[in-house]
Amino acid sequence: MPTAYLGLGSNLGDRKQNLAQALELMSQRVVMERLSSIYETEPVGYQQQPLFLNAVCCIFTELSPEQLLGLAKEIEAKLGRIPSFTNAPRPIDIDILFYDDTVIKSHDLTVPHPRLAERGFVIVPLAEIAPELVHPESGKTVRELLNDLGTIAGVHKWVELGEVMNRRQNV
Ligand code: PH2
Ligand code: MG
Ligand code: MG
Repeated sequence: MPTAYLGLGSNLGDRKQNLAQALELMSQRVVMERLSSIYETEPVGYQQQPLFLNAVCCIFTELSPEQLLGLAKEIEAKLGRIPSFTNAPRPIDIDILFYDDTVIKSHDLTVPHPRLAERGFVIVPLAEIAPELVHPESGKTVRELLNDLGTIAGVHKWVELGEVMNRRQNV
């Protein structure tokens, strides 16, 4: 079955809940194989907007790339995303990062995601779950892409206060 990697981001509303719901809806239609930690990240591009929570996941799916894009858009709409300007704040954004080693450059879809290598908020969580994954165009592994980025600012592993408290109680 094809393997794909998705990037998720939320910076409006209950960000953690938005990520959780998107993953739940996604897992009703694909096999959810692996999930990164959640990172809190500074907005890249349009900067006058709230901090994001970002994560990436690995899925197995029989959906074609176009069908997977359709599903991502469906889930984004369900969670209240309204089409707006590029890089606008959003309750949820779901991007196809990789789909096997398929390269697509169509009007609606570019795979691998064209900006993934320059984005710490994608590469850091991706390196957590797939450091050996090879970018089909550059031939570089995700670990190499991470090294190429050098010092990464504005990407922090995010731990909810509640989780910290629970963990404390458990020791
Ligand atoms: N998504 C963007 C633009 N900028 N910045 C962060 N930190 N996280 C994102 O998910 C993000 C962004 C466009 O989709
Ligand atoms: Mg995006
Ligand atoms: Mg998107």
